[in-house]
Amino acid sequence: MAYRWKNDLTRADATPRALFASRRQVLAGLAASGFATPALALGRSDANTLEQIRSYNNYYEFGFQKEEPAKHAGALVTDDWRVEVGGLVDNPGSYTLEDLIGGLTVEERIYRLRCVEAWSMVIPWSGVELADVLGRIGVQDGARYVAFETVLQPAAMWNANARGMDFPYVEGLRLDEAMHPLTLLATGIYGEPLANQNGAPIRLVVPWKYGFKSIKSIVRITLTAEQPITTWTRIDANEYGFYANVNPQVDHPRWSQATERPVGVGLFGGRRDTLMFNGYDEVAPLYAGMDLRVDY
Ligand SMILES: Nc1nc2c(c(=O)[nH]1)N[C@H]1C(S)=C(S)[C@@H](COP(=O)(O)O)O[C@H]1N2
Ligand SMILES: [Mo]
Repeated sequence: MAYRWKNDLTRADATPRALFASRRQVLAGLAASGFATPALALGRSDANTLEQIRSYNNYYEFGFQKEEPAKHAGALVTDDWRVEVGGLVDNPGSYTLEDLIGGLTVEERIYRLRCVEAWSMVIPWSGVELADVLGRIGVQDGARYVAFETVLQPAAMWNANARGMDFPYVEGLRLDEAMHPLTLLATGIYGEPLANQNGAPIRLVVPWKYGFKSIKSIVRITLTAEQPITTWTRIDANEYGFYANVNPQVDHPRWSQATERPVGVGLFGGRRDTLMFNGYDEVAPLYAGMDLRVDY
């Protein structure tokens, strides 16, 4: 049974109060109806292997080549991890991982990851819904966006001074996107803790958006009134938009987004058609009234 979230969760201008109230309604409905699965139902048998997921990565702080993060990310220090929570929140502070997500429901979610470079993988994440974390930190009235920042460890991140990029890597979501039940803070893959190259110890996963939105190794979460700056819009806003929803009808200026290459299907696997919102149709109401050619 596929769920549909048609309610105030999908209103871009909704206040934090309204978003949390409608979320409670939805959760009550789900409890009554039994269970729910995303519109795009994938199983572990559809997923890439752990070996593939850990060896073909984008984590530019560790190099631009796909095999470089696996080679170099071992140097990342993830002990005693802290996430600084601030901005328009009731409970700002320096959170341990236990403070941030301890006691929340950890779920396995098998999502397709569609990179803006036109390849894709299927990854069995484990993680918590970002909305649960936002509930814990207390979103204040006036907050409309969530900004995220990746750790910066120059000793380990040999490529963090790469020309044309400006680290730490930063990303952001509109509050209703952040509150959507598909949006995860992931801590594992195939039930194992995240490998450093996949964004240990905690990273964002937003399956209907291009992969660059799913920021790794998060050390800062800030609730803001204004749309935050993001690494890729700063590099080239004409090529990489803030929304970055997967959209086969809006091409990247330098290549088509109509199809994608599934990683690891072998020589004869061929390309597949890219789906609107990467197949996660239930998010469409988030963008009602928006022109996704303008807000790409
Ligand atoms: N900090 C940081 N986060 C990042 C990136 C990065 O370079 N640095 N790359 C992004 C891109 S372009 C993609 S496609 C995904 C890849 O995630 P994976 O390597 O775990 O498959 O991570 C995203 N998160
Ligand atoms: Mo990507």
